[in-house]
Amino acid sequence: MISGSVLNAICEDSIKLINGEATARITHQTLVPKIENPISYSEFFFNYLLKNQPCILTKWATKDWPCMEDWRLESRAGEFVPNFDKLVEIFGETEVPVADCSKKNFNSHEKIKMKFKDFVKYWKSKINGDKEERSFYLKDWHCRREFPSYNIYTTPPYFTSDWLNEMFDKVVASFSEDDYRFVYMGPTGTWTPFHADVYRSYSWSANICGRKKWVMFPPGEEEKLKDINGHLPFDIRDIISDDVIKPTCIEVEQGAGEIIFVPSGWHHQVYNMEDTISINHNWFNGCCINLVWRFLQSELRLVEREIDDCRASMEGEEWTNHCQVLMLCNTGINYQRFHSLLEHVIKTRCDVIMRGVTSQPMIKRDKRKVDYDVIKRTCISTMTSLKDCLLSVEIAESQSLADLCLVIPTLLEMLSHCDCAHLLFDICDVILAYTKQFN
Ligand SMILES: O=C(O)CCC(=O)C(=O)O
Ligand SMILES: [Fe+2]
Repeated sequence: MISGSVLNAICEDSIKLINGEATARITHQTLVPKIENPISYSEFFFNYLLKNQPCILTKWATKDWPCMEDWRLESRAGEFVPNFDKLVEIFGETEVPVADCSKKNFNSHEKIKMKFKDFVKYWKSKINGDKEERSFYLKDWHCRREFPSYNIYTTPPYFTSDWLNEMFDKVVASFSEDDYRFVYMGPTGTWTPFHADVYRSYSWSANICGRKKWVMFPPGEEEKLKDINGHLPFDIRDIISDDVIKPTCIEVEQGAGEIIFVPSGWHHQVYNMEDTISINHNWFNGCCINLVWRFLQSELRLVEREIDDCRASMEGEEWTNHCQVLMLCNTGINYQRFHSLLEHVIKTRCDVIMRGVTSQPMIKRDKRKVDYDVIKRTCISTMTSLKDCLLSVEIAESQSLADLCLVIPTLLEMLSHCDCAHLLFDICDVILAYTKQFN
């Protein structure tokens, strides 16, 4: 359920204060839909994932997470604050990645490593008003990977169809050294520079305690913020220009217990308005795979342009391979890895469909409260986007993928005529990554 007429309520304000500083020439739309009660997976799928629109799930979405008990305390004023003693007891000796928000290093903040207990010592001194030039922000910490037996939180069902982390969990060696599940902890005033998320993935970010301000730009609007050299700003607060073209952005505050959904390709800048702890995942699936693929193509074009002067001295295949190696260094992924990701996704899903066709017992329709038509549309939409992605010329290089590609129309055809409950469930259980929805 979406509160009020929030979707349409847009407030324009061309000069807005962000942390007390003027950001000119940006049009702010201040409201993002707030989802105040659980909605069905299909509602989320069609209204937010497929439409690539942001939203906020309110406190109900995190109320059962163990970290809500462990990591925060309620102050006398009824606000939630970090439970430093407990956190140090659990993580004190762990080395954590920390950014210094007062120092710029190329396109991000300078990063160091320190013991968790030292970070907390710094944080407490900051709260006590010690004058500090440094502005430490613990971020991009793979806490869950480092503490796998600690039950910290449960990924909400809307975000569990996650091809990116599935690759890490199941095929790690050939794909990625790390997962994309993080913890952030930062004092008031820490912030994250202007960016879009890795590979144009989605992100979701949950505040355990504290408050964040998000300034988000729909895809394409960031173009209007580029300087004459085509570079994006590091900090949008620096942009005071008289340009006629004003980008539109959405500004939203996220409170304790709330989860924000950041769509694919939306550039954003984020501020901690209070002492804040958050958990976030980057992920993608069939709803945005085309945007990921388009991004990878543009990354390759960049590499090709960078080393264009070497082109004449290389054989065709040598050139192609060289570009792919460089792309892997620059972007952290190349076509080969993307192929193996798609191959894994398609193979596992196809296996399920094939198994479903031949498997026997029918699950009784009413036993699990699921909307069959929605499931079917979900499967078809996922398969279709995969097919479109695979049918693009460059990716069809791989024979095994080309073969899979040929199978997809048949699968789609089968699905569109399919009325077998067990088959739909099987497919969905995989495509929706065994969401709690079906329990
Ligand atoms: O919380 C932050 O500081 C940044 C988080 C972010 O950029 C994201 O979740 O995509
Ligand atoms: Fe981000």
